[in-house]
Amino acid sequence: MAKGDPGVTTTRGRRAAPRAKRTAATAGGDPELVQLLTPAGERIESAFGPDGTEYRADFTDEEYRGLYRDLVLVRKLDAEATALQRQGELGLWASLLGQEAAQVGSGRALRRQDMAFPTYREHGVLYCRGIDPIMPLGLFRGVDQGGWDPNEFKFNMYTIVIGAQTLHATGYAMGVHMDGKTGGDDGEAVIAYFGDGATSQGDVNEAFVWASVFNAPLVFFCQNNQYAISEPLERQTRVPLYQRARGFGFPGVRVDGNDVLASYAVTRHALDNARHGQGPSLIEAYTYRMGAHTTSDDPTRYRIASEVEAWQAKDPIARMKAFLEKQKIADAAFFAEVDEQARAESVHLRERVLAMPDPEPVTMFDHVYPHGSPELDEQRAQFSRYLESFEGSAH
Ligand SMILES: Cc1ncc(C[n+]2csc(CCOP(=O)(O)OP(=O)(O)O)c2C)c(N)n1
Ligand SMILES: [Mg+2]
Repeated sequence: MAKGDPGVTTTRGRRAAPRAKRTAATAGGDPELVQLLTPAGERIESAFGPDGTEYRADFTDEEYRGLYRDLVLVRKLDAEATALQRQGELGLWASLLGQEAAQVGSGRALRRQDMAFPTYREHGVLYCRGIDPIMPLGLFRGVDQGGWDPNEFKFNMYTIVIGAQTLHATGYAMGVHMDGKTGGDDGEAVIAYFGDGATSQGDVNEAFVWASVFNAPLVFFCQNNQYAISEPLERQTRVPLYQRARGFGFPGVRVDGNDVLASYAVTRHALDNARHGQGPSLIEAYTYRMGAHTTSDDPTRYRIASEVEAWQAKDPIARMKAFLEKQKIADAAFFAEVDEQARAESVHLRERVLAMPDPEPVTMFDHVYPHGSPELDEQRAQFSRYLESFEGSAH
């Protein structure tokens, strides 16, 4: 997306240049789901959250096209990673298929100084943070432990332990607050990503308590993709997830996670509140995992095809494309050019993955602790002796 901050207006936010002529003049009436772009690609001028906050998002034409480009690129790169796994080039892959809008919308809402704590599925947010998309593939190929510097990109390492990163994010955000880095437009905010299943973890509930009572500048961003592997949402909760926030003492809002504009607007508002010292909030991005949990999973064992088809009709990219076409913001040449860029980038990604060197086995002991440990040194020595025992043998 283009540089700069697209205009987002909320009741407490700043006002952007209106583009009312391009919008359907209907305010979103459903406080259960903030939506600014319908599945048919109709633009909704504003929508209200459960606390009465009014959300709007106005972008330049270039910014709208930029968001579309992001969505297409992250989907294509994700599809390439899935194909690489199927061909034996990756050990595993956790696809983001269907969740592109939640990730690009929230990822683009982050300001440069904001810090993100991902799970293992946030390839779209990683892309928005400017990290080379090959990085997570090295991890899933088993040739490195995740190659980016979290401080340089303000994007922490992937975390596979469900919910653990919400505690890391809470501690980090408490530190930001204690260091006096909140309170102005240049303040730092933190975002923690997690799934619907993670809301049942103790870690996440503890994070909610700590963030709340210490007023941490933290946005809890829950991608409710309806499943925790094979467990459907009704096995996690009896109330809409965003309503849980109230019991912990901070606001919660549910956004249409397949709507990139609403995902952007709601996240930007929550981050700005956090950076101004107004504490944590919970965003439930209501979306759907279109693919398998990971490449090791077969979702046909536990969900029916008609459910998947119903969500295909709410596809995040199709609705953005319909909007751009209807409003004549983009033409056929633009869509063809984006497709070509996506194709070329995925070919490039594939070539680089296949060329990744296998690491020396003992390097798996590197970077476990910043300064090593005697136990680890002993394990490395043992493992080296074991490897040496094969030298000169046929195997
Ligand atoms: C502490 C812990 N328990 C169990 C697992 C196994 N596990 C991996 S993914 C997953 C489901 C997570 O579901 P959700 O939070 O909805 O995230 P999603 O995968 O849908 O994005 C589980 C139980 C784990 N990685 N960590
Ligand atoms: Mg889930």
